[in-house]
Amino acid sequence: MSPRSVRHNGPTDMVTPNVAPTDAAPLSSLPAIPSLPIVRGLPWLLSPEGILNRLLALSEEFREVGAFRAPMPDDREPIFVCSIAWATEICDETRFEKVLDGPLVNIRDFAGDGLFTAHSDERNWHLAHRILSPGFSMTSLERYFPAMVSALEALIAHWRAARAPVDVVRDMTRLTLDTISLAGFAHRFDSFASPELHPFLQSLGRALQESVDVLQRPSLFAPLFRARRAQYRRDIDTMFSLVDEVIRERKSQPQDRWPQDFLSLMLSQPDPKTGELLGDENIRYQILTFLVAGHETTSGLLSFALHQLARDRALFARVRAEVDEHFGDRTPTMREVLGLDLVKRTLEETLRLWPTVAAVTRAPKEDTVIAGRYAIRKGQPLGLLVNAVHRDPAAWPEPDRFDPDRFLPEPSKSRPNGAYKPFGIGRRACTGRHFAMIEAMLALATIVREFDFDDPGPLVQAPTVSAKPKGFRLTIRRRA
Ligand code: MNH
Repeated sequence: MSPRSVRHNGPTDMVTPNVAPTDAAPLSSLPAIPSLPIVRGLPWLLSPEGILNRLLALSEEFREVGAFRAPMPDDREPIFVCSIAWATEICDETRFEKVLDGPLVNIRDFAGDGLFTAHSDERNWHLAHRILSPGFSMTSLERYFPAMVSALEALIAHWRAARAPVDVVRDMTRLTLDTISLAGFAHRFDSFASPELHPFLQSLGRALQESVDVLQRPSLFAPLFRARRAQYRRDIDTMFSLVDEVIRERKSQPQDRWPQDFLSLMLSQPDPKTGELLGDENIRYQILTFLVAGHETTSGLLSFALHQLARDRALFARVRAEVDEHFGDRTPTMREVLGLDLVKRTLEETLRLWPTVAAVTRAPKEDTVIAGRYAIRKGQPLGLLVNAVHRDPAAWPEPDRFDPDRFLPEPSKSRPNGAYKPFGIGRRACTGRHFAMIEAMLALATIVREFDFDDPGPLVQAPTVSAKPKGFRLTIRRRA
C-alpha cells in the first residue's frame, strides 16, 4: 500500500485523497439501485413526476455514501452524485470536465455543436464561446432589455383580459420563447396572439421529449417506436427550416440595417483570437441552442416561483412591497430590476428547490479516486443530481423549507462550492444566466405588482426534460 496523503478542503471537511487508483475500492462496490434482466433499473426509476424526481427521492438513501449506480435499460450505467461533498469534488475543473451523456447526446441531433451540446474539446465550442460571451455582458443585456419588456407587455395584456384561470406553464413558455427569439434573432412569434402553440414549438417540445424517452426504451423494443422516430426526424426538419429561413432572411438585408441581436453578432463578429467567423451550420445550431437552453428553463423557473408566491401569502406581500418601493407603476429600467433584492433571492431559492436543469454530467479527465475511496475511470459519466445536492442537509438546514433568506450574503459565504449549481459548472456553466435572471426578475416583479392570486393547491411536477409544475392553473385578479 502506498502512503495516503489526505488533505482537508473547505468548510465541509471534504477529503481529497491523492492515491493510486489501485489503492481504492472498485466502482462495483458503490451501492446501486436494484436491477432486473432487460429492463434493468427501470421499474425503480419510473415515476409520474419523471425520472429526475425519482432519482431525487432515491438520493435520500444514498446521501451518506454520496453517490449510487443506476443500471439503465439502454445498457448505460451512470453514476448519480447526490451529496455536496461529491459535488464539490466534481466541480474541480482540473480533474473533471463536461461530457455528453443521456439526453444531451440525442439533443445534439438538433443542437449540433452549438455551445450547449458541444464536446468539451470541440473546436467550435472555443470559437463560439469567445464570440458569444461578450453578447451576454451587462452592456449587451441593456440592448436586449426592451425585448424583454415588449414580450412581457403581451403577457400582461393577455392576463388582464383573462376570464378564467390562466395556464401558467403555457403562458410562461410563450413569454420566454417570445423574449429569446426577439432578443436572439428579431423574430416575433407573437405567441399570445394564438391559442395554439406555434408549430415550431410543438416540434421542439416533441423532439426534446423524444430525446429523453428513447433512453428509457430497452433496445429490444425499438421496432415498436418507428412512428415516434419518424416524427422525431420530421420535427428536426421543421426546426431546421424555420431557423435556416431566419438566417437567409437576415443575410438578404443590407448589413447596416441589421438589428442588434445575437444573430447579427454571430454573422458579423470574428473570433477575437483567430479572426474566424462562425459557419452557417454552426449558427443554425447556436440559434436552436438558445431556444432549447434558454426558454423552457426560464419558463419553468417563473412557473415554480409563481406557484410558491401563490401559496405563500407572507412572501407575496414582502415581494410586492419591494416592487412598489422600487418602481411603483412605471416600467423599470434594467438597473432598477437588478436592484430587486428579495425578488432575486426568491428566484434563487426557487432554483434551489426546483432547479429546472435538474442534472448535469461530468467525467474525470484521468483515472481518479473520489471521496477518498472509489476508483473512477477516465471518461466515466457522473450525473450530478443538482436537485438532490440542493437538498443536502449538510449545507441546507430544513432543506424542504422555502426561505429566500438563505441567499443573504452572510449564509451564502459559508457554503461549499458544490452546494448550489443551478447554472452548471465552471467554463461550461450557463452563458445565459444573467439574461435569464433579469428576464425572470422583470416578469415576476411585474406580475406580482399587477395581479392577486388564489392558492392553487399543492405542487405536482410534470415528467418533462426540464422541470415544470403539472396542471398548474392559477386564478388571478387585477390587483385590488
Ligand atoms: Mn442555460 C448551459 C441552466 C437559461 C443558454 N444552462 C446551461 C447549463 C445549465 C443551465 C445547468 C449547463 C449544462 C451542462 O453542464 O451540461 N439555463 C439554465 C437555467 C436557466 C438557463 C436554469 C434559466 C433559469 N441558458 C438560459 C438562457 C440562455 C441559456 C436564457 C440563452 C439565452 N445555457 C445556455 C447555453 C449553455 C447553457 C448557451 C451552454 C454553455 C456552454 O457549455 O458553453
